[in-house]
Amino acid sequence: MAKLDILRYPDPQLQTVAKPVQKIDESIHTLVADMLETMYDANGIGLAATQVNVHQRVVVMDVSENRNEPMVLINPTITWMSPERSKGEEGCLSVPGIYDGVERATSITVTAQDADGKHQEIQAQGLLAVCIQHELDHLMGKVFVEYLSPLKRGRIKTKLLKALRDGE
Ligand code: GNR
Ligand code: NI
Repeated sequence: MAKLDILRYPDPQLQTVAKPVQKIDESIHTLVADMLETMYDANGIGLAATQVNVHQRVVVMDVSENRNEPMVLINPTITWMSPERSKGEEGCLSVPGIYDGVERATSITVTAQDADGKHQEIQAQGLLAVCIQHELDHLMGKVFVEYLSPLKRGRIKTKLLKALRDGE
């Protein structure tokens, strides 16, 4: 296993649209293991392949209290979103130290393959629904700060670029 580097906003690579995984082979299994290690090491509840500069539709998550329930979504698609929406505080490993409210569908249905290629359907609400929508946005090249006002987004960009210049 290997810990991977996480891209930081406003890295333009975060805007890349991921392609579907054609074949779940050894390279995908290695990617999933490395992404899980990277996510746990960073104390995140989810990680999209886009964030480690791999542009394939792969997501790992763990929203459990004890951090012992890894989930793997390969080629995920949201097939249903509730018309009901809720606003919750979000953060992102690619936007360190920034938290703000984002409105999302309250519950969703998702279909995806697992690491063995098996098709699964997931009904999600609460934090899991938020996390899945956040991760699928990454696969489409979208970061949560894009839901904020241009003013807030500009301030975040400036702050993170300064942190980068000053060396973290
Ligand atoms: O670790 C994370 N926490 C989080 C909290 C609220 C809403 C979304 C998230 S996802 C984030 C990890 C991450 O950046 N995934 O892309
Ligand atoms: Ni994120």
